[in-house]
Amino acid sequence: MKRISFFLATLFLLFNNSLQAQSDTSDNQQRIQWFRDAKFGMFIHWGLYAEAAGHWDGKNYYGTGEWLMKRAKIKIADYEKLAATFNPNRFNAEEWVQVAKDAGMKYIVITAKHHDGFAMFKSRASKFNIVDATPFKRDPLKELADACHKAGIPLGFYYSQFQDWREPGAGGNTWEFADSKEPFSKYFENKCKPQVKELLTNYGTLGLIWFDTPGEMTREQSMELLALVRKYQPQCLVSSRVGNGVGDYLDFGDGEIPTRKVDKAWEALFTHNDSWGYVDMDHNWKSTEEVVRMLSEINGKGGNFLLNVGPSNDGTLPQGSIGVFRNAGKWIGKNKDAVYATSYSPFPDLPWGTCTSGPGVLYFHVWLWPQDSMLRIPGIHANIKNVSLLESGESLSCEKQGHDLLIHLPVRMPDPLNTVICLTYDGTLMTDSLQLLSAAFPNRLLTAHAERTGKTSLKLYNFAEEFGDWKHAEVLEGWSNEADFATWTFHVEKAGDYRIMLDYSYPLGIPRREGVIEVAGQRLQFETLLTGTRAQDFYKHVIGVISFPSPGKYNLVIKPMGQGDTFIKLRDVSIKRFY
Ligand code: JFZ
Repeated sequence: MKRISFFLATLFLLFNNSLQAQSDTSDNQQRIQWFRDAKFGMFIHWGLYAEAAGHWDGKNYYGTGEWLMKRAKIKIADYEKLAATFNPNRFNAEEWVQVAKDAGMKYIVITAKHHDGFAMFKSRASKFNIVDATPFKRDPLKELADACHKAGIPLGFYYSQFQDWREPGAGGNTWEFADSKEPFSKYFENKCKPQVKELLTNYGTLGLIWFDTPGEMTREQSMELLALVRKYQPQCLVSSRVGNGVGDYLDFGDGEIPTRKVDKAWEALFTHNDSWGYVDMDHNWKSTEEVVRMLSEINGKGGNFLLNVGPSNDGTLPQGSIGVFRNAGKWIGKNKDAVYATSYSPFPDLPWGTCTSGPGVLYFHVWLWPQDSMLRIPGIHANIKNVSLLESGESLSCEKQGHDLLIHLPVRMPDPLNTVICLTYDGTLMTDSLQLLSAAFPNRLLTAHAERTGKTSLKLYNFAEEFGDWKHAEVLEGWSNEADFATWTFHVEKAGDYRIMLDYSYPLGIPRREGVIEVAGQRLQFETLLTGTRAQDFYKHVIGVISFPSPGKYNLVIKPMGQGDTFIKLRDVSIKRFY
């Protein structure tokens, strides 16, 4: 257990990925435009770890596959032996690019060198590369670059700039190089920078370099890498994981979608199953429905969705990914206008789905179809020209109800994956900032949207279930007595009874506390239930039922009662109509 937490602690050190806002100069804006418009990209984690596929020395390693060398503490001399048999001769760059195109993905990012130090390209700076060290002898990045150029798809290279488990001066290898006195600069000058230069000069025009896990890199070193990219390819973008707030756009944590509006261009990254690199035991694919909805959720927050696939050691993409990617592409093909070159939603969280926007147009992405066939658009003020189903073009009638707009839908949901409704308008659009508390659908009050009073604070926790399959929880914490509380303000659509559920962590061993929810002049008291002690241990506690006497604006307050050192780590508040 101790070993594991030490391991996780070192992981967090390596992911020192602080994001500083940078103002976009016009140079940056022009450079970044293709990226802003792309909205959907393919991430590919491919390396020697695909040859091991999650197995080493008779043991199976669940969790993320590209970390196998570190997880199994494999000696460099043993890991190298994977290269002797690595022969992915079914690799066909054009087929991969075709899958990306079919999926509607507008850029591709592939691992050129991951933390294991193995170059998936011909390198003069290190013999440990796919051309010189394997029977395959081909340079797949060259073939992929050619196929991407032919197809007009921007290509990016992932390069692990700080961690390199083969190099004593670099970061990460604690099992063979714990006592190494070698300076980082040796690796940085002799391998990292020369290889980045090779990538920038031997593969034609690149869309971006995706640096990762900056670890202990100094700001000067991050700036040096940026300068190198600017020197050889002034148009090439750099990911924020180059470190120290440097970079052209923001990458969030793996599997993380931000809860607030982000002003810079940004990307959310997820892998299609639970591992980035190929693991033959991992069949936990996200469905087409999940992929399509994640795409629109991310687009509705103004970001790009970079979705990863891990090709196997024969050079092919897993069938589980190909099928879902192509099906997602079919949905995108029918709903292109609502995806590419769109901007974020002007509404607070919507109970039935999300929204993307363009000049004079809103796209409502409906995931939950209302039983009464009336879609409520909360707080919208605009000179509406037309409302229609995007795919068929069929016009829909609508009516104003107070500040809301009610759109009359067909009885049956035309596309169960995500049906898009298109609204065009003239002039300026204004929207209310209050969240709508829907009577038809379950509602979530996000911790990030609460007003915090006293010592109440908001914190993002990251945790992995297996290894490297990062999950995130943004929680309210730090509160200990009645002066510390959280308040949500929302607009109730219909009078009636509603049930409230809290999702929180309150680890065994802490004395139990009482808390109270105050809303609409009513109080719901509760005693904290106990959860496990791991970061991911949460409990969904159904607290009780309250009633809203009339539609309108309400506050909901949650606070601890009495005195104590600590209170719940609150992840989520759900409110659902109660019949
Ligand atoms: C990194 C890599 O270590 C991993 O192997 C994979 O390539 C992934 C895409 O990126 O893992 C990270 C990096 C940053 C965070 C989490 C995992 N983070 O900031 O939360």
